[in-house]
Amino acid sequence: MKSQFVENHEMVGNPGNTMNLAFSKAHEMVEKAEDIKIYSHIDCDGISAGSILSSMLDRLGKDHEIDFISLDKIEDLEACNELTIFSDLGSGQNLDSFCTSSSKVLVLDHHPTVRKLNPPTECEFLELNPNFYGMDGSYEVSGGGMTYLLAKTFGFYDLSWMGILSAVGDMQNSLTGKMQGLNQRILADSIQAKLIESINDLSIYGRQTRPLFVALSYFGDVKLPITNNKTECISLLNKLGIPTTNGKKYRSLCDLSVLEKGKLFSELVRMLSLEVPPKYVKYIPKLISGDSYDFLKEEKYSPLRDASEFSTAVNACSRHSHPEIALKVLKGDRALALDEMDNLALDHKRYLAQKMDWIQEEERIVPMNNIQYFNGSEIESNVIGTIAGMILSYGDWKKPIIGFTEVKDGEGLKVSLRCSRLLAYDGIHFGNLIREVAEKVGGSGGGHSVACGAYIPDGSAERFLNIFDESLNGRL
Ligand SMILES: [Mn+2]
Repeated sequence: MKSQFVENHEMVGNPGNTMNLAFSKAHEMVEKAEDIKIYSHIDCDGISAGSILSSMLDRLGKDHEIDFISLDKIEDLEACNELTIFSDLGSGQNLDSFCTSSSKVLVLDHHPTVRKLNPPTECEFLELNPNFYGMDGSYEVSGGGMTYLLAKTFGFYDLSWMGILSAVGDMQNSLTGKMQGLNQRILADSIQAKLIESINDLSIYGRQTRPLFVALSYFGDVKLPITNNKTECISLLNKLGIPTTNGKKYRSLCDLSVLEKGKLFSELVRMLSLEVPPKYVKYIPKLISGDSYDFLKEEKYSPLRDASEFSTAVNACSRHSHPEIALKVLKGDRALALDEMDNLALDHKRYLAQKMDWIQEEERIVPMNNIQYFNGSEIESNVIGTIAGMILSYGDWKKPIIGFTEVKDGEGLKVSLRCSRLLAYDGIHFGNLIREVAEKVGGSGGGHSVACGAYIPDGSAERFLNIFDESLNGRL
């Protein structure tokens, strides 16, 4: 126990000693500055990162402003403050215009960087990025994690829970079902501060807020008899002797005993083994179990209690262009802002349901040899990925699904891909593939192995789909 305690209070151990040094420099930059501007990415990771920084600066009594932006907006910005902090973005962008004699720049990002460590610059410029120190920014630390490590140099261990929310929002645990690398250290800090409980659980979304039979019906990585069939889910639970209600209230996954979870796990393994090709069988346990995180200060059954559900609520705010509401909730507002957040989540759900109907009315999913796609012309570009993820369980789970639509207030097409995690476990990184294919048609893209996207020029969808489909010949 003792050695664990010591380890948790080191900020980052080997190989991070030089990274520790960089965090001390960042600490100094913040300490000296009086007028600070934060630009953070407009997604769950970025909003959590911004919230950690803003909470930290409040406590330090530093004046600051915060804006949540998408990556393409950076080139239109100008330096107007003594210190500009970029979080969860900046590493992939040219920031020269922010570097003036009167303006300092601090970047806290985890995306691949376009610069070398300590490049010669016109101004005081510090970029903190795990990729400089031999760590993998996709799985070992998120943007919010990087901002937490800075807050930690001021002793604010209690902000650690937002570092875990960031990691979950950024899908950093998607390949192993666990926190790795620096994320694990951040988790240890929040467990020690009694803010989080880490629970090895069935990885079924909606642990706190969805009735279990509903949560099960959304199982979509493989098409099972229970997928999109609530009646089948109820009879499955009956068969296993797992009550669906507790008095008048429907039971959620969080209400199940360890024994009940064990029964359900075994049954899901059995059902999946019947359904998946032999090469995927070894991935089944990983597909249906993993670590979940409860925020202990939040009420049981609240959408903020489970990290994964909380990240959905934050995303609903950002997708409806109200990141400031999520920011208030993250910083502690549990009154007005939480109501607004609930309303946005409801609007979001309604919008998604309507678009799901629209796709299904006309059977808009078109199969190709290795992929399937839909033209989401009626769907806003910032939710095309969410819809692709939801519609996957209605198509052929063995093929990735690609949705495309026109970019809102801009030019070109937004393309989103989602696929069963089994495809990614088997070694295909669709984020890298979509980047390559997008570049071939004059666009750009990237992302995670199971969830990624691209922007491509108008009129290039057909070529994009053909190249993508061909590139998968013999690989699925
Ligand atoms: Mn991120």
